[in-house]
Amino acid sequence: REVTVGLIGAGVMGADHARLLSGAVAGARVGGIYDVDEARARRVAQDSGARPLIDPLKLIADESIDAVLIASSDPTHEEYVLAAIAAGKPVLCEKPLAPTVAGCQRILDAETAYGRRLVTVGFMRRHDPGYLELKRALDDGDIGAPLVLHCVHRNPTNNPGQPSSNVITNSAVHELDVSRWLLGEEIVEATVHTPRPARAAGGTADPQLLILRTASGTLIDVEVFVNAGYGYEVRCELVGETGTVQLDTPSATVARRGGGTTRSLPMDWRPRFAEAYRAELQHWVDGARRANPPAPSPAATAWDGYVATYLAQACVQAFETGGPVAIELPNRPALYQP
Ligand code: ISE
Repeated sequence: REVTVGLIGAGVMGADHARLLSGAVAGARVGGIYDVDEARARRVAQDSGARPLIDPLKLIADESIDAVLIASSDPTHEEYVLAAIAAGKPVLCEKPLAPTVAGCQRILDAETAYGRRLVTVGFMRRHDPGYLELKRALDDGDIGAPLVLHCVHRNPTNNPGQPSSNVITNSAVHELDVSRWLLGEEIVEATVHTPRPARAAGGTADPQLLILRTASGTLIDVEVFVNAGYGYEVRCELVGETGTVQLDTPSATVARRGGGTTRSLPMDWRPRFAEAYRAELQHWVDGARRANPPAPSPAATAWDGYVATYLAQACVQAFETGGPVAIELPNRPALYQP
C-alpha cells in the first residue's frame, strides 16, 4: 500500500522533501500541499502531482492523507504536530519539534495520551552514512571508550544579524542531537565561549564554541560558524581510548591541477546530507506503511525533539550568563523508554 503524504510548508526543505517523495523514495506519494504562500504551494504541487490546499488543518484531517510532513516555519510546528496526533497520523516534523520546551512538552503529553508514538523529528544526521559508520565503530568497540568528540559546523552564510541565540537553536542543535545519539548518553553541562565575531556575521555572535560534558565524563567541543563564507562543512572526530574515527569529506572526487589538489564543498546542507534525507524519508514511509518488518530506524522521537530544545535552551542560557550551566533533564516518559 502506498502512503499518501500531506506536506505542510513548500519552502526550501518542503520542496526538497516533495522531490524526494515523488522520485527517490519507494511506497509514497505526495497527496496535498499547503504553504502560507499559495503560489509556492501550487508550484511545488504541480511538480509532484499533488493537490494544493489552502487550509493546513483540513489537509491534515483529510481522509485521503495517511501521514503528515511538516516543513513550515518553526513557530507553526507545534500546532500542526498536535493536529496530526489528534488525527492519529504518523508525522515527520522538521527540527525543531517546537521552539520552546513548553511547546515540546505539550506534544509529549498529547502523544502519551494517544498512547502510541506517531512523531518523528527531522534530525537527518542520524541517517547519514558517515555518522552511522562512526556510531558502529564506537558500538563495536573499535576505538575503545569515548573521551572527546570534536565537532565543526560551518555554513557559508546564514542570516547575518540574526539573534545570537539562533546560532545555537537553529544550527548547533544538530550537534546537540547527534552527540547524545552517537554517545548514547545525556549532556549534563554546557558552557559557550565566543571569540571576536566575524565581520560577515553582521553583529551576530558568530562563531561560537560550545563545550559540553556528558554524564559519563566525555567532553564535546562544537565550533559553530554559520557565516564562514567558503562553503558548507560538517566535521566530527570521536577520540576513544585506543583510536579515533572521523567523518570524511563526502565529495566523490579530488581534482589535481595548477599545483594543488581540490575537493569541492557544497554551499548548503542539502547536497551534503542528500543521502541522509533520502534514508530518513524512506524509514519514515516504511514505518507509516508498517512495511514487514519495518527496519529499525535511528530516527529521533518526540522525546529526542524535546531534549534537543531543552539542551539548546540551556546552551542559550550558558551563552547569556558566560558560566557553565548544569543540565538536569526531567525523567523520560514511559512511552519513550527504549
Ligand atoms: C539549517 O536550518 C539546518 O538545519 C542545517 O542543517 C544547518 O547546517 C544550518 O546551520 C541551519 O540553519
